[in-house]
Amino acid sequence: MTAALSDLTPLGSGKVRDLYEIDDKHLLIVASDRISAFDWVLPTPIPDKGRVLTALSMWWFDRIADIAPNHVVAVDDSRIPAAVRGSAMVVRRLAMVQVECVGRGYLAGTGMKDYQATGRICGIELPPGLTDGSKLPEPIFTPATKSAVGTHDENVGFGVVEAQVGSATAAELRRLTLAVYGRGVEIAARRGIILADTKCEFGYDDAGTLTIGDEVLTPDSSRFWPADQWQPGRAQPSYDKQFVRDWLANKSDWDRSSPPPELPDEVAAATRQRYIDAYELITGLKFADWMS
Ligand code: Q0N
Repeated sequence: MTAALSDLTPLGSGKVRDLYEIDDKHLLIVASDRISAFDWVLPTPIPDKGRVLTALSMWWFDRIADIAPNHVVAVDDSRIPAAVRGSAMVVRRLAMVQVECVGRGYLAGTGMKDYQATGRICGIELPPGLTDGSKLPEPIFTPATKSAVGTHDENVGFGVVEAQVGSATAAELRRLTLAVYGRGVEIAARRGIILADTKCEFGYDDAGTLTIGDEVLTPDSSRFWPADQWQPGRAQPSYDKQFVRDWLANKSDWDRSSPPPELPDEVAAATRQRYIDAYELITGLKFADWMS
């Protein structure tokens, strides 16, 4: 008999995912239907978002299996409560490396901010004249260290990662992150999507092997931009969240400093469809077939 989610020990929640303990060697990661925008988790869930992101992450794990092993044990397993079937993964418990490993080929987000302030990202000198959304001369590894809940990760130089995990591991993290990013870029490009950046998390398994954890190459861990709308010099439209951002940005009675309002049903429904469209475009699969 399958356990209920309430039988599992919660190990913590991120903005949009929840983590539970199954046993001393296994965890359950549940991708929720929560969505964030402008640094807030919105009060309105996006139906099926957790299932779409789990399906997409699983698809990518297969496509990067030659780059590094990952923590996934199962998505269809008696240990997964029925309520979260399709949006949850049983994973091996890893000793996590406390570094957010980001690969980026375009200027956006904190990369853009750091470049504007210093001409560098994570100590990497970039040419002058780049603008929001610019393609970088080559993809770069821009690590960040995790910070307390509610604060942002801090971009750090490669030397900080070396000091934290050792030079050999730091070099491996960079190599693996850029390999994952490169594979993502190549596959997304064939579908008309620019993968601007992606964040990976790694950990060591019981055998001491560096292993990919968390989720990979999802819209929550990456920036997906429609290639045909790419136009450096402005914020790029987000493949998945643009309806949400546009609606919130036009809500003149919301000032971004207080909790955001509920989304109208049609905005939530349109956003749900964007996640499904992204899944189907990238994978060539029908979302209706996911675990059916
Ligand atoms: C772990 N985080 C941060 C899930 C993801 N395989 C693992 N073993 C041990 N710890 C972790 C993993 C993984 N993945 C990863 N925290 C613990 C990201 N979380 C945020 C909440 O949801």
